Amino acid sequence: MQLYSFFNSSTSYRVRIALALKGLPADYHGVNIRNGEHRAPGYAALNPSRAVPLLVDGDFALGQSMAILDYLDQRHPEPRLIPLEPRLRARVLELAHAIACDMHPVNNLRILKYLQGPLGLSAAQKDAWYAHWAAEGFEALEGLLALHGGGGPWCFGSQPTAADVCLVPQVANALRAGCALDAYPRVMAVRAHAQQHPAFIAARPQEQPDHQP
Ligand SMILES: N[C@@H](CCC(=O)N[C@@H](CS)C(=O)NCC(=O)O)C(=O)O
Repeated sequence: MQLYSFFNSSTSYRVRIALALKGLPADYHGVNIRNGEHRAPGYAALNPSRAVPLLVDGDFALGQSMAILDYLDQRHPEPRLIPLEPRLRARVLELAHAIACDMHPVNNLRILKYLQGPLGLSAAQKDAWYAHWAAEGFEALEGLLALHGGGGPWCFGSQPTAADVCLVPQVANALRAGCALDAYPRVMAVRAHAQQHPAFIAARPQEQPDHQP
């Protein structure tokens, strides 16, 4: 398989964790989204969404990190990231989607660039936007873990799932943006646990071939 990824991209980070958890090798292709490489015609022809990640499996190219997680689960079921048991599956997807559908899109690079470019917001206003939506999102995650989390060490029990695969990169994004996350102890406990796991370590931005300080 081939993975098109950017070291600091949290959606790429999700797929890197998934591949590592499943022990699946993939050739790494760095796509520098800071320099706009994801919008170049060659890459856009592969991925019309003009975003990372993109997974290529033989003649099958797939964007959208959540679709990739599901594809990997279907092709390589163990360890399963999206459980089969209906209620656990729903819980995992509830939290994963709170991140993938509610949190990530509003603070994505192209949104922040549009705020500062065409809409003319200052850097401070853009940062306030980021912090506001991050706080809303993490409050929801903390509440979900308090209601349904079951005490750890992962979001939903003793095995990592798609919920953890989404949570850890979203925390990394928020910390990089300077957000204070002390108010979310359950979120941070899951993240602390994940930081000891080899698959989560291997997937970190600083371990990637395109990493820049
Ligand atoms: N929903 C998509 C989002 C993909 C996405 O937007 N990725 C970001 C990096 S985390 C990106 O490529 N951003 C480029 C941009 O905003 O222009 C997914 O989960 O794969």
